Amino acid sequence: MIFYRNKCLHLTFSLFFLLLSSNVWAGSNISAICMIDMDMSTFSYDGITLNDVETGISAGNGNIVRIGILAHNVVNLYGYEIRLKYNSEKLQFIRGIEGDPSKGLNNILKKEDGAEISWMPPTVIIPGTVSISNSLKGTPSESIAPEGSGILAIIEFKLLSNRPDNGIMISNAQFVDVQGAGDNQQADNITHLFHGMINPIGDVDGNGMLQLTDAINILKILSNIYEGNVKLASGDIVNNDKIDLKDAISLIKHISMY
Ligand SMILES: [Ca+2]
Ligand SMILES: [Ca+2]
Ligand SMILES: [Ca+2]
Repeated sequence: MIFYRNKCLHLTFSLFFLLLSSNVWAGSNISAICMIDMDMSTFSYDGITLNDVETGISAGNGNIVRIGILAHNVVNLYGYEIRLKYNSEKLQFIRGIEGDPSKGLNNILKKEDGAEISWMPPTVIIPGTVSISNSLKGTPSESIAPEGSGILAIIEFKLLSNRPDNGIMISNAQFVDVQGAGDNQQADNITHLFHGMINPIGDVDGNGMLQLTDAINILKILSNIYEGNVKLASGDIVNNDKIDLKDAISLIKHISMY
């Protein structure tokens, strides 16, 4: 009798979980990654390694920053929708493009021969939120849907301030594979996300703050004893295309004022 009741309970639970799981979509892109590359001068997006993806860059008021929105580990990708969040008092959205073929930066959905896309130019939907959306044209087909890594979009922002804490976040990323495409579209909600940060010029160590250690690091660079990787833009405060003593002095003056 107990066995029978347990069996009934087991059946009820099984049915319950079956119903529950039928409402939860898990497509082939559940373990894909969506990330922001803050420095598009370093790339080889066909086989993305973490060395190609910088999560921070140094820039100052008035500069234009061009960032890459990238996908990694995708399977039979048919389309995607992404939302970026940023502080509209510190950044102004300029434009978004699907890729930049003149620089060898092609959209991931154009990886296979003959692939055509339905690219929607990214727009600001509310202040501080940009929406990106793209998909393959026509009937979903595995032969044309790409695998691996590539560019989802290239976005340009203009800096409106020199203030720190200037981040760009992927607030939502949904990838649709060939199976999930169609009238009842089913998307994978991407949870592996790399966000981006714009650091103030002078932030040599890239910790988001201008501190005396950054000035000391400039002096170390000049003495060839700095051990980290330094990009010119992060230390060239007095803008003359080199890191020199003027930059260290300017930074010390700036720090002593605040
Ligand atoms: Ca890069
Ligand atoms: Ca710093
Ligand atoms: Ca300089």
